[in-house]
Amino acid sequence: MTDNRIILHIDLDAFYAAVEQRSNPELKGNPVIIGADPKSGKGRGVVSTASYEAREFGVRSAMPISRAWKLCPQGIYLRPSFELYETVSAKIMEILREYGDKFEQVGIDEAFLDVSNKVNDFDDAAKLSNRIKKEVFNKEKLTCSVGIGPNKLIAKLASDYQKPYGLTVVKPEDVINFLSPLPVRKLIGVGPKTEIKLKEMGVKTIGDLARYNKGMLIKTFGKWGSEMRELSNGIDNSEVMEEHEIKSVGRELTFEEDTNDSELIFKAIDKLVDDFHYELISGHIQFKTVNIKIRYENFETHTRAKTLEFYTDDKQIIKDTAKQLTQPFLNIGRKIRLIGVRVSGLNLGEKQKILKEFRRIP
Ligand code: TTP
Ligand code: MG
Repeated sequence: MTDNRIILHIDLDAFYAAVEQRSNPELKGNPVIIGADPKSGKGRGVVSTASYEAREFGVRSAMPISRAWKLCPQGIYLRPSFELYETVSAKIMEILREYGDKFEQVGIDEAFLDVSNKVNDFDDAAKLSNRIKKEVFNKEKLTCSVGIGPNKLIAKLASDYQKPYGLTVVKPEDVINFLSPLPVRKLIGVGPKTEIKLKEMGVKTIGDLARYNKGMLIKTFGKWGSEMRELSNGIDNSEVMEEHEIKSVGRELTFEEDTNDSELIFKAIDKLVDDFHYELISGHIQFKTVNIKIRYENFETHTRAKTLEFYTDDKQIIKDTAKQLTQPFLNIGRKIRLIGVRVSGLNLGEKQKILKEFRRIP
């Protein structure tokens, strides 16, 4: 049944930064920036997240840390403590899962709940959401924002609509008005490339997309064109899934200095693989495809993948394949800024539980 559903999306506010502020009261009320070492503005790598106080200076997730430093030199800069965040996340997810008939964790700090059979209507769902917000705050001293909608797409956009500590209810009859003015980029799956293409076609808002000629969209984007068009009309039949499958596991890193030293690059590959391989073993996960990502000093980015003929969890195979895929990008007189290694085409073991998101290294 996908009709008449009531779905909640819960997302913690400034999660990493809020956990740090909770641990150290001196950080409360101050601009806190979690990410790479800023090194007085010379640091490389990116911002993981920023407290709402830091966002007032324009600091945002994924921004180069050097830019954050320019915008907010008085900020308090901290390296992330992933294990702490994961422990806190697990406690919060335990609270949340009790509230829904179906529960799906989608990232370290967000989850969907299907509450269709728990509440009578959207007003009732709003009351339930306030209870959730209060329980999370009372037990974990962290704030979250909740979005309520007739499907996952709308619920997720709604939780993002008023932050922090917000609650946004979008009833089925309000879906189109809610979506229309939002930028297309907000739609799941619309990344920078699709956004640019759509802009060239004069499509800026979700409303523009909903009105755009369907045939033209299919001609330009293929199947994705018609899917996008459905989403833009607020249609999303995907279920809240108890077991969330991850699609890939991996890591990436930005070098301290851009480099064309093959030995250094290969060492980095070894380190990245050593770093994530335990996730495969502990999660009983095998893979079939090895992916690499290379970013040159001018930010030009390339990806390559190789699919094996068998599933494996062998560490050496990841390292060897990643190096083989990287080789053509080396010794061509260009310096590399970032390298990433990932495995995909996963075969999840039976014991596989809800899986952690692809963890980003700042
Ligand atoms: P988000 O929920 O996207 O961000 P947030 O919780 O910090 O802030 P908001 O109030 O807007 O929800 O991501 C959750 C955590 O994931 C975030 O605290 C840090 C991490 N993260 C990164 O490491 N890199 C990123 O680019 C993003 C977006 C998040
Ligand atoms: Mg969040």
